Parts: sequence; C-alpha cells; structure tokens
Amino acid sequence: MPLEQVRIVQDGLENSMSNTEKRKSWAEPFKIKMVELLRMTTRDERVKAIKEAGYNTFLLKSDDVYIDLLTDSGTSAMSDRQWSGMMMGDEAYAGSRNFYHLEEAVRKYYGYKYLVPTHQGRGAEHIISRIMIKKGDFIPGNMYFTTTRLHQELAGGGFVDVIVDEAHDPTNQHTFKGNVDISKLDRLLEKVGKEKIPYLSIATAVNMAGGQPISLENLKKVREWSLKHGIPIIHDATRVAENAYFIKKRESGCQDKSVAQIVRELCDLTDGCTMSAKKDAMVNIGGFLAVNDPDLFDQARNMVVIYEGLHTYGGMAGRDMEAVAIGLGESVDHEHIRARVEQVMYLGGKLLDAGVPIVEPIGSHAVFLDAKRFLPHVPQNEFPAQVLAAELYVEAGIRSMERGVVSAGRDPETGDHRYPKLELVRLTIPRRVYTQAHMDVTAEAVIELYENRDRIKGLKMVYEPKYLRFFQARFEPI
Ligand code: P61
Repeated sequence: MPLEQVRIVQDGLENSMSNTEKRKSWAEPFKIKMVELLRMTTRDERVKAIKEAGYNTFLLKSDDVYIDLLTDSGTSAMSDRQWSGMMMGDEAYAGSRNFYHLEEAVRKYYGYKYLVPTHQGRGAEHIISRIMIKKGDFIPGNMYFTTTRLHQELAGGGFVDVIVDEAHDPTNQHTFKGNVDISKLDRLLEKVGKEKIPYLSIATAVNMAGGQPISLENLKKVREWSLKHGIPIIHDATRVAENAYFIKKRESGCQDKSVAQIVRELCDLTDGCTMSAKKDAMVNIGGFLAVNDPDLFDQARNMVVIYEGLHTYGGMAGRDMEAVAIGLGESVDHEHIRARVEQVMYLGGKLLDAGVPIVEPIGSHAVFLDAKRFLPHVPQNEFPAQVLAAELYVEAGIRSMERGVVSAGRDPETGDHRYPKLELVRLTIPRRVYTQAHMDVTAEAVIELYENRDRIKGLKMVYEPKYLRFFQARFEPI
C-alpha cells in the first residue's frame, strides 16, 4: 500500500470510536499474520542460566526466556503498516523524506513545533540536560527515572522528587498517583530560587511509580505554576497515550474526548518533550526531542550532530523514522490503547484476586509486584525485588525486572545505597505481542511462587558497575 494511502487508513483509525465500547469484553483490534516461536526450558536449565547471569535478569540470554516481561521498550510488535513504512526508508544522509514525515506526525499528534531525532529516549535526555542544566541546578520531577536522573546529574544538576506522597505507597488507591504536589514545588522554589530551576521534568504514565497517570487537572496547575515563575516544562512523553487513556476513563469531564485529543491537550501544557519511541510508538528503536522554542531548537539541533547524527536522522535510519511516524498515529487509536491497557489490567486483576501484593491501582504498561510485602522476611539490603525476579525466572521461565534498591543506585554525594520506598518487580507487557493465555500462565506462576515464598532467601551484590548498575550488577545467594 503506498504510504499516502497508509496515512489515510491511519487517519480513519485514529478517529474510530468503538461501537463495542459499552460491552464489558474487549478484544485486540488486530489479527496475527506472523509468529515468533518460543522456546521452553527445563528448571535445571534455568537454574544454570540464572546463576551464569549473576541472578540478574538483564544478563540472561533471551533464548533462555519463555515469556519475556523484562520491558515494553522496543519489544512491541509493529503493524503491517509500520513494516510497509520500513520499506519506504529514504536513507539519504541529509534531508530524508522520512524525517519530514516524522516531523509532520509529531506536530499533528503532539503539537510540538521543532523536532530533533535521537537514537532513543536517553539520547534526547542527554541533549536537553546538557543544554538546559548548569552545575548546582535542581530539576524537580514527578518521580525519578533512571536514565533521566543520571543525565541530569551528569550535567551537574540534582533531581528533586515533587510527586504526591501517595505515589510512594503501593497500597494507596489514589487514581492519579503521577500528580505533582505543588506545595513541594513552592518549597523548592523558596529554598533555591528560580535561577537554579532550569525546567520541570514531568512524565506522563510515571514508570517508577508503577505506570501511574498524571491528571489533566493537575498538569494544568503545574502549567500555571510554570508560567507564573517562568520555568518551562519538559515532558517525558514516552507513554503519553497510556496516560491519556486513564484520563479518559477516570477524569471527570474527559469521557467524551478521544485519546488523541487528550494527548494533544497534555502536550500543549508543556514546552517540549523527550520521547523514547520504543514504547507508545511501538518501534524497535528510535526517539526524539521536540520543542517549541526556536532558540532551544537551534542549540539542540547543533548538539545532536556531535552525539547522535545529523539533525535529520539523529541516530535513526530513515526507515526507523517512518515506522515511528506511523506508530505515533497508531498509539492514539482508541481500540489499540484500550486493548493494550486492559490486557495489563487483566493480569493485575488475576493477581489481586489471588491476594498477591501488587502496586495499586494497576498501571498502564506493567503489573508491579510489591517485593516488600511479597518477601517480608528479606530485608531491603538483601535485594528482595532482585531475588524475586530471579526466582520467577527459575520457576516459570518468565523474565521480569527489578525496580527497587538496585535500580535506585547510590547517592552521588554520600555513596550510600538509596533505599526507595517502592521495592518492586515489574512484569512489563509488550504491546501486541502476548495473548491472554500468556497472561494466565504468568498469573498462575506468580501465584504459585507467592504460595512458596517462605523458602526464598536474599542476595548479596558481588559486582557493581558505576552507572545504571542494575543493568550489569551481579549477585550471589547469601
Ligand atoms: C523501560 F531498566 N524505559 O521502561 P530509552 N523515560 C522513560 C522510560 O521508560 C525510558 C526512558 C525515558 C525502559 C528501558 C530502560 O532503568 C532502565 O529509549 C519514562 O530506553 O533510552 C525507558 O528511553 C529512556 C529500562 C531504561 C531500564 C532504563 O524498560
């Protein structure tokens, strides 16, 4: 199908509101035309594999994994439209037509004026941090994300958490745990002054809080604060469509808006975004920085040529940019986002029914096991979430990710472990990849593990890299 036609189909999709909306059941708005076969392993093979991986699921070979819930990043299934877009890649070094398609898509769906492509999200974070942060600055945000905070720190700044307290309590039922506590912003401003706050770092569908949304109402208040004090907002838009779906479902006055409209409204309340296109936009690799300020754009587009690539590809192939452009449109389609988030709810619901402690409310991209309540006998300095992820792999071949003390790293000033309130294991669902039956198998395995939790013991860390240690650290049983 020629690309122009692809886009017309796309436009139709995006406006489609479900006539099955009133039904309780939902189904994936796609059918499967190619499959990837999975390999089953024996328990003995898995015991050996996890030992070789230093009890770190990031160090497992994916061939040794049955159901891979490590991440939803770069692991989603692209549509036939995205694949056809890949065939239309214009691999010119400069001025690729796919760059212009992507620019058009970013303007249409997010509304930001200027686009700087990057190889993935952290490329954009690097550039914005280097440009906007000076030594001694403070960057308030609604909970840290590992790469975002590291780039802020490497640029000389310090991250300050301004998310609502409820976000740090896995049992609190607040429906918008991604919200900012404005009084925390006020206190920071009073303490350090506005010259030391280069921007607010605001994420939608806050990852480390458990995939928790920020409300439109709260972001509007943050916007008022930002305009009042002349401090811009840089939005981490990685999962903005998922956040918009929650707003549509939960926020009063938003039921009749489309997800696409809410995405635009959210973006319009901010000054620019960093984006890992590997999530919402469902590509295997890609990202971008997008801003409205022409001076900022000028600086970013100059810096991208040093670290990523020319300003019209920024580390992506032309074909990748085309897939992102198409994926952005697909990400705001109501039927798509509904099936995506409801699949996560389905898994979470099964675990809740069985009494397994998870973060509530259930988030948009993952179900997070609460390792502190799952393994109350393992103290936090023996890495309960790390060992829980390793055990789930051994029991069932299911790969998950630690999101606790290992991920939080060390305080750069004191060198001590940072002990986050949330000690979690993330079961992350890639988009359009697994079926309900995979969710059933996963739930059954987690429930079995929960029933046998008493035998699980802690770990000690035997190798610790300097940056983002959770990716490469190694452990041994105590
Ligand atoms: C993930 F264990 N997320 O969730 P990049 N912002 C946000 C992200 O979720 C994100 C990035 C920026 C990943 C991959 C990953 O500690 C980890 O395209 C909200 O990955 O560079 C990435 O985007 C960075 C896993 C990243 C991690 C860091 O699985």
